[in-house]
Amino acid sequence: MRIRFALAGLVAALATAGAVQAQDFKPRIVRFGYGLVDNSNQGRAVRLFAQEVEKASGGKMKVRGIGNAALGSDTQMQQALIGGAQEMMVGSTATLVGIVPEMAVWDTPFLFSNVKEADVVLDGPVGEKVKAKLEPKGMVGLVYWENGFRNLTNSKRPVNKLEDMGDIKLRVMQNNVFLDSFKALGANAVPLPFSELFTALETRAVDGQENPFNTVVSSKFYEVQKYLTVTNHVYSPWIVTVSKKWWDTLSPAEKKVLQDAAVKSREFERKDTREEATKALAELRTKGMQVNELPATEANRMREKLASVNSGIAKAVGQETWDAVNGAVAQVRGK
Ligand code: KDG
Repeated sequence: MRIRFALAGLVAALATAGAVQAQDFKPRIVRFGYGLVDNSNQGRAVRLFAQEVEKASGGKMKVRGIGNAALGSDTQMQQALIGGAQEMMVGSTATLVGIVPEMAVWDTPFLFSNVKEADVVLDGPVGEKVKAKLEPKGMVGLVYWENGFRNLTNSKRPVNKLEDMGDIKLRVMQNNVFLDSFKALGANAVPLPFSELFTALETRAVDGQENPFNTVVSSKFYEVQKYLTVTNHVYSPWIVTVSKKWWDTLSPAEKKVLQDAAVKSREFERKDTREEATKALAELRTKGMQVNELPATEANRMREKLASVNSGIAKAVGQETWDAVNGAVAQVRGK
C-alpha cells in the first residue's frame, strides 16, 4: 500500500515538474552573434550551446548562431545587446573596455603562464567579480571561453629580435593596452576591428597581426602572412554575454537553461580549442608559413618592455581589481 502511495506521489511530482517546465518556456528565437568564421572554435562552441538550449527547453528556445561578424563587429554587437536589438554574443573581453574598463586587466602581457591559471582565475571569485560589472551596463556575462595565447604574424620578415618589429604596421584590437604594448615593442600599432583584419592584411594596409594559432588557421591568415613568431605574449579570453533588457524578460527556468548550456559550452570550447591549437602550428607550416620562436634573451627583453604598460593597466582598471587579479594568479601559482 505504502509503495503505491509513494509511486503516486512520485508520478504527481514528475507531472507537476513537467507542467511547470511547459509553462515556463515561451517560443523564443535567440540571435547569438560572433566574429569568427563558422568553421572555427568560436563557431563550433556556439552550435554546441544552441543544441543544449534547444534540448533543455523542449525545443521552445531556438538559438541562431550568426558568425563572420554578420551582425557587426564586437563593439557593434555590444551596443545591439545593450539596446535590446540582439539577444546574445561572444567576443573578446578586450573590446569591452569601453563599457567596463576593468576588462582590460585580462590584456596584461604574460598575466597567465598556462591555461590552468587562466581557468582558475577567470572562473573563480575574481573573474566572476569582473564579469558582474557588465550587468549595470546592460549586458549579462555568462561564462568565459578561451580565445588563447596570442602570437605574432607578419608579411615582411621573421621577427627574431625586438628591433625586427621596428617598421611593421601591426594591427591590434581596439584597446589601449594592446596599443601601448606594441608601441612599447617598437611596432607601429594600428587598431582595427577583427571583421576588417583579413582585408587589411591582404591589401597590405597592415603588415601583421597577433592572434592565437587557431584563428590564424580558421581565418586563413596564412594566405596573406608569411612569417609566424611564437611569443605567447598574452592569454585572451572570450566572454559569452546576454542582453540585460532581454534577460530580464526571461523566466527563472529559461535563465537556468541558458546558464547551464553556457557552462557546458565552456567546457566543450576549452577542450576543442586546446586540441585544435596542438595541431594548428604543424598545419600552418604545411600551409607555407615560416615559423620561429623568439630566442629566450629576446623573450626576456619583450617581457621587460611590456612590463612598462602594467602601471597604466593598474590605473585603468583600478588598484583593487589589479591587486585582486594578480593576487589570484599568485595564489594559483602557489606563491
Ligand atoms: O569576434 C571576434 C573577436 O572575438 C575578436 O576579439 C577576436 O582576438 C580577436 C581579435 O584579434 O580581434
